[in-house]
Amino acid sequence: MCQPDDIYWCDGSEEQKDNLTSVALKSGDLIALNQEKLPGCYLHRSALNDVARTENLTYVCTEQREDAGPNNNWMAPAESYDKLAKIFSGAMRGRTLYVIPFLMGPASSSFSKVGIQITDSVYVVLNMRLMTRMGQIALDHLGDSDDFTRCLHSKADLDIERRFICHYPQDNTIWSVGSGYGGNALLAKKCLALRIASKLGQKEGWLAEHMLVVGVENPEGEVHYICGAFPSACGKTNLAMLVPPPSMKGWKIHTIGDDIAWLRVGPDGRLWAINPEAGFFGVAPGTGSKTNPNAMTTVQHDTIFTNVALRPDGTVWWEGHDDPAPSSAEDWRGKPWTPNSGHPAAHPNSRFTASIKQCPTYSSEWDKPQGVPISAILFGARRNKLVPLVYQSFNWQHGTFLGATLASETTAAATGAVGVVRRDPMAMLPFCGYNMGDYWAHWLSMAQRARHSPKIFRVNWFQRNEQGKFTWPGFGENLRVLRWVVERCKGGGEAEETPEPCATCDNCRRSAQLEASIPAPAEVAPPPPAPQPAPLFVVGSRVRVPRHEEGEVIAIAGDMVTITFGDGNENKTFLASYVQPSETAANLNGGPS
Ligand code: O2Y
Ligand code: MN
Repeated sequence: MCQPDDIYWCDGSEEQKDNLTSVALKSGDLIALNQEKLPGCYLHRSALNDVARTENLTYVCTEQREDAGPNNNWMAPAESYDKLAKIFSGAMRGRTLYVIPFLMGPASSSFSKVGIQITDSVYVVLNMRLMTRMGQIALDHLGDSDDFTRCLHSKADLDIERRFICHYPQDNTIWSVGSGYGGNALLAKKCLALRIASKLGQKEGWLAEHMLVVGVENPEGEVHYICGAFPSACGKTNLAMLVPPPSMKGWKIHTIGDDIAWLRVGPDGRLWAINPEAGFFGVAPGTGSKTNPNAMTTVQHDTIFTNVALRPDGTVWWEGHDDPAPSSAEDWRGKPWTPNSGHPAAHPNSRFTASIKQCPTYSSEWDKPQGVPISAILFGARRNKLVPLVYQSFNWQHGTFLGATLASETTAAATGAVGVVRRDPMAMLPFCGYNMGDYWAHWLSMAQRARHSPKIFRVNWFQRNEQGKFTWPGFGENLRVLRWVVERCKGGGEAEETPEPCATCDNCRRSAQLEASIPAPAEVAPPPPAPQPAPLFVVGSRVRVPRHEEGEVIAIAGDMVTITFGDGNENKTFLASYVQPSETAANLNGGPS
């Protein structure tokens, strides 16, 4: 179909990297940087119309539209294969077709998945070599099985009118055409490790999440692992590589991953996580020694920079870099630039690609087949007001609700209005490969699988005061919040249980008024149908509700449940999702991690 001139099998070796780098330098796909100052580093400039993931051109192709859900663009598989095959047809004439076998996750881990990507982009090959475990390791994992994700990619003519990123969950297949950039072209990342993997997770009983994974070590040497789901532009990479503040001597951070976590229930009933990736594809602007010194160290060698500015001495620069703006440079498009040019030198979505092993906080647990046990899950987003610095959910179901209602305010980095609240359930809106309602039901069902589920917290580093100033210092100081989270996981940590908002008290009325004063979101997907959990109790069941004694169900009406407590003198009505059967209540409230 693609009709390439040549076929090249990638083995991930140093030798091939050197050869392919020479090919890329010759073709102009890479520009050599100053090899004394930045050894092994190169610059790539993408096409001007191809600088970010394109959600509007991304599809989940299932037989039934409902299976893709209101959260995805949908096309029927037959229509989509047909449309894309026409674009792929002859697209690699005069080009080399690269075959990339890659493994997502540690060798000999039952967590790990194999993919094989076909591409006509040497830049994609070199990035995938940093972002995945490439070559024989993947073929060894596969053996004679055909259980791998089929990834077909071509830049074709980079025409945005002929650009499609299509996922076929029932065929374990991804076809992407017309883009050579990041999430559209490195198919291991968002396409496989999130969209396809989330559907596999639903089928196989695990979770593929848009989460960082970090180990927090206290001065006694005890390490707790925490996952954090945050929408893009909320500092996941910074949190994953955090530097402890001066007030927390003896504390250490261990980086497992900055973007994606695969979570499974271990034999001990806890959730265990791996990072399926092997590298970072981090945003350059805003990265500096004050915000993320570990990222700055990571990118001093063997790094591919994409769409950053080039200084006359062959080094790179971006807005937020440690060095002041250069008096002259080439901007991300290769055009002459000065501080008076009136536009940024680096593209706001410019990137660095580097191996996780180059990060000073790299955790040797990253490569452990069983992954790491997760004590806590954070859901975080950017909210000016209303959402406090940190609070804990009562149980897994309540935590799922906190994740499902996650919303973030847009920043100047994104197109469109600034400060608009966008709903982004579990930070997965662009990445959930199936119906969001089914995904929430799957999250709820994990409580039945995990006897000792992690505690779930909502965090917000971004509250501002009346003067518009951040009320929390953020960055390294966020470790103070992680310390409290770990204390809570160990059964300590000071906390006050507060009720859910009511309709009558002054505090809750004020919150409701504030919520109403926030401008209506510009682009909000219609809410998916509410998931229908299997009934956990019937009239007559003994049940528990957070902060109440055990009681007995005396009536069920829709999703409201009336319970009688004590001698039958006190009857109260609750939302069914707050009510747990008494025999599993302890488990659902989370056991020790
Ligand atoms: O624009 C792109 O293609 C990159 S998107 C990306 C890259 C690394 C980590 N996260 C993201 C994201 O959009 O969440
Ligand atoms: Mn991401």
